Amino acid sequence: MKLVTAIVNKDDSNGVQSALTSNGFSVTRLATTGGFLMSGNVTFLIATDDEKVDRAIELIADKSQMRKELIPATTGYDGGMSSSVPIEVTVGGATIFVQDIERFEKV
Ligand code: 2BA
Repeated sequence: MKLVTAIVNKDDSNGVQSALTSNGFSVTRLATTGGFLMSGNVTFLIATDDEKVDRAIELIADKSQMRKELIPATTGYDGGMSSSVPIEVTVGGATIFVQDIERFEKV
């Protein structure tokens, strides 16, 4: 059995959630924050059989868009002047980790 941890953009999260649940996956949804952009994203925990991992990743990938976001970056000049120039960062689709589950119990 495996644990799939998928970090997805908030805007894609409802589509990812419906695709997973309607295909029979049990899902836990966590509201999380990216450390770099400091904006909200959603992390899904999906424990599933080894042979179903690829299907879960396929569904997540299908509903996750790659997008560009602008973040402010401050540039300093001589004489203490500075200006804020936005820089573009490419975010996503989804960031996915797959780990072995040593023991799975519902008690
Ligand atoms: P954030 O940390 O807010 O990162 C958002 C996007 O900013 C990243 O998109 C990446 O394109 C860029 N970025 C992140 N750290 C950077 C850095 N030190 N320098 C320059 N650009 C940087 P994604 O790679 O698609 O990641 C989306 C979100 O997935 C991340 O949000 C974070 O919450 C999570 N994530 C990505 N890689 C991770 C990892 N190795 N471990 C844990 N969480 C991760």
